[in-house]
Amino acid sequence: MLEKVVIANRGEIALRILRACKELDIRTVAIHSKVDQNLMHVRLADESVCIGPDNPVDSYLNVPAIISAAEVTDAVAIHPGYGFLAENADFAEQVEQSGFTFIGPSADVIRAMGDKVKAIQLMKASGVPTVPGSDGPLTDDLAEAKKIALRIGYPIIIKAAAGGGGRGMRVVQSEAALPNSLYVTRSEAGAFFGDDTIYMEKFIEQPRHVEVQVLADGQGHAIHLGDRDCSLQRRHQKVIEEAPAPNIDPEARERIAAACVRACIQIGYKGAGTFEFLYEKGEFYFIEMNTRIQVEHPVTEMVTGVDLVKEQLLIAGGMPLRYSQDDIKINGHAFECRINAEDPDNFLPSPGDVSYFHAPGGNGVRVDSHLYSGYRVPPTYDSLIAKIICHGEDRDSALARTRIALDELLIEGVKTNIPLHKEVIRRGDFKQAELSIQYLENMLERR
Ligand code: MV4
Repeated sequence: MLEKVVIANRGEIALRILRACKELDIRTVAIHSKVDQNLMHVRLADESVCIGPDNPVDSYLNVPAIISAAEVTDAVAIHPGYGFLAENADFAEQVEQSGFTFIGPSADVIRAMGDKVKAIQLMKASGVPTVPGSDGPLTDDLAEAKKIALRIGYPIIIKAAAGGGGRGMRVVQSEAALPNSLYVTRSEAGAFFGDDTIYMEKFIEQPRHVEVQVLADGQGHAIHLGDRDCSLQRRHQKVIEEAPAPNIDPEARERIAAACVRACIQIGYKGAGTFEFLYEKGEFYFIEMNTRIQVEHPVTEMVTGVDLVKEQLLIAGGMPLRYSQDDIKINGHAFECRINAEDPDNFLPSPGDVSYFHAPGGNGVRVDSHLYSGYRVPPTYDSLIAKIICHGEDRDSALARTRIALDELLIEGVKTNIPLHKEVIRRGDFKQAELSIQYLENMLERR
């Protein structure tokens, strides 16, 4: 088993990783920027190393500083969390070349999934349904692009192969707009990502965002842990997630989960991963794979009882998967509300001193947060300060517990999006699970 792990992240996920390490009797090294000296997990870790100034480029993205911290503390492995370097194949490669274990899949797999065209081709070859599209990169041949668009039918979407998470895409309604859209998307891709490879897909107009959680040991065993709906988002930032995804065709659900497991084996996947799909009219369409632990992983933990971060650590330590598919049963329903330090009216970050913090509690209520009274939310990083995760025997009871938890939650000193959560979860259409990726932005436009 791993003896000592460097936690290469901050905030709630660093604390989450620390807790899993402690459960497994793994010693911990917190690495942090200057302003993060007083983070909760830094206090609780066995050792801590300040690796640089506040600017993430100089600290949480500073590869030599992170690897040096692992060297001077005699750590054996590095957990990247999410964001920062979590899906950086070069980082994973350098970690391994320096003699440490990267807690995640191999650099090759991360690199393949980072190339969205490559990822789609691999998934297609494994029998995972994809969006009708160009089946590879678009060339500079305009006539060819027109032919593909005509075959799949407008509207279409042009995406950057190096993009993902909503960056570098453009919807095209008609052939008249195609030449300019191709040109602009390709130029932006080159400028943003240093790679001007683009591809085309049918534009799915009113989908839900449904994702499948997997675990694989890289030794030929893989399982899925069901699905999550993450449709509630604004500008590609998820706000509320739930597990399982409500109102999914049972047969489509079984098929898609089995296809994800097959794909994991096929590509030699190791660790925790997520297959992202668009779901519309009973059909799943693969769009991307995330090779990290995700922010919303707790809703899956609540309905399966599996500790995903613990499993990540065990797999990285070389253990074969402890679960078989039959061990995984979906029990009840769970919601996660992402609490951000932001102005509820204009969504601008609201850093500052948390003068008072009271966490909700009770049966089925979980709070993943690094907050404490007196903590200062720095202006430098992501505004996520807490995740309120509520489980119930069914969707309605999980939602009732979410409502009660949001009423109990008190955060003073910084503005938060708690009012937004309260507004969403009392709406009739949300209660009826009438979800789509446009839901939240439509709601905000109308109010
Ligand atoms: C799409 C799409 C519709 N059709 N692809 C946005 C983020 C990136 N992961 C892929 N995205 C989309 N790809 C096709 N063919 C709509 C989106 C999309 C979206 C997807 C998931 C969650 C929220 C979204 C918000 C806007 C657009």
